[in-house]
Amino acid sequence: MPADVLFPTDFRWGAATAAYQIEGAHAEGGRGPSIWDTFSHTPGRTANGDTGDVACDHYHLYPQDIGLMRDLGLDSYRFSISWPRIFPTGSGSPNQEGLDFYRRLISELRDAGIEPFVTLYHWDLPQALQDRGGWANRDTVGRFGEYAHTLATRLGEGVHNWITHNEPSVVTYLGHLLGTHAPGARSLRTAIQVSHHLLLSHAEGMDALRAEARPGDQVGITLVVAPVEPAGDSQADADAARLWDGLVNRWFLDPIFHGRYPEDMVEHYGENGPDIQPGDMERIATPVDFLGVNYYNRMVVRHDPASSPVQAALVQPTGRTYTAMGSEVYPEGLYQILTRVRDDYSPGAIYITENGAAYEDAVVDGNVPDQPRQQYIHEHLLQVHRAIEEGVPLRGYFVWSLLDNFEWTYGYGKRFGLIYVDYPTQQRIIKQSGRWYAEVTRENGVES
Ligand code: IFM
Repeated sequence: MPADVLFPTDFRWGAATAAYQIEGAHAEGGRGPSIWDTFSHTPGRTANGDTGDVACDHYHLYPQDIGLMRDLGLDSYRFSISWPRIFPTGSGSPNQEGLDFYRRLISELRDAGIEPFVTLYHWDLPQALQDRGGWANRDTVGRFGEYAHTLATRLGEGVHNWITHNEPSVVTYLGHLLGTHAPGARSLRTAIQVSHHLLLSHAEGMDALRAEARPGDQVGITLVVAPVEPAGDSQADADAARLWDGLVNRWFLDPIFHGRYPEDMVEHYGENGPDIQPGDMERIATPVDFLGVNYYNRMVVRHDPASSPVQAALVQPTGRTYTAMGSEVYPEGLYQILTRVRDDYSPGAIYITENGAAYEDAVVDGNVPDQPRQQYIHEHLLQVHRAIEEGVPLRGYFVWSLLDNFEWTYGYGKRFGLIYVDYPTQQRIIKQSGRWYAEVTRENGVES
């Protein structure tokens, strides 16, 4: 059936990846180690001891991967730059080989008619900066500014869409409170200070990028957001849901759009709150050109006095469908969070910079029949369209992910790609969902 739910003619269709998850070539081209090299090489940190050493070998296979993007009909591709490829020791002179890799990638994307959306920080801090305190050290904000300035001057000619950070909440909580992501810290005080420095570096990065911007260039930030609901009717569950919402959504949205941290959370954190210097909040609230929204699932929470830091725990509602990551499939949550972000924060433009699902894929007679993923994306696109119809300024949609890749602590066991990767041979197979997405991009719409 032809598509009957059509998107605006200038709507962008893309897919997303991140450097450490796909590039491999961890010790090539002058790249220095990142905190994820250190973390993944530490026994017990990732499933099977998997690392990003080789990943999808995209560093070498990128021309082939651009060909696959063309097969999918993508007009946009979101990827991240590996900071330690550009600054192997965190500071000093940039590494020309690293810059050359991205210049080639960007130029070949443009030749293929694919617009690059470039993320500066998708979690791979140079280890050398971690050795000096990492994001807990305010000095890292300045290093990020230098990095952004280098990218703007050396790569800016071919890049018109920049994203400073990907999901600073994950860096904050998984990286510095729970310790399940690099660098593996476990301190609320540190985590909250890190969140402030991440936001400040976003402002610093925007300034650096804008200083070199060409007319029409856009700079934004990507947050992972979710509607949060109480599991039951009790006041305790309602309070837990409000604090959880403060933790994952408002702690990042409020400073960027309103120039302040949410009062209830500041009160809740008490002496664990961030050290803020005069002028910080004004800088963090420098207007963005767009907000990147990553959406995977809603969050249902109950009061749990034993859970830190907000006495709330996630529950999995019964009778629902779940992905291989244990995420509830809840497409209407995307509509809910988009309309809420529009109402509460009024961003001028929004891109869905990630949305997708992991399933247990298998190759059957040379094909990968991943109907659940196709359905997941289809249902979410219908909600995106619903939001557009109601005036949410949505400009594009990026599937997570282009390729199966290194899913952080889950290693290679979780597959999110539109394209299957057979890791031992590095063979790529476009999945059923990828072939279907090619129809979506061609028709600029989906069936109702
Ligand atoms: O793989 C990650 C990505 O790096 C950030 N957003 C969520 C994805 C799926 O878990």
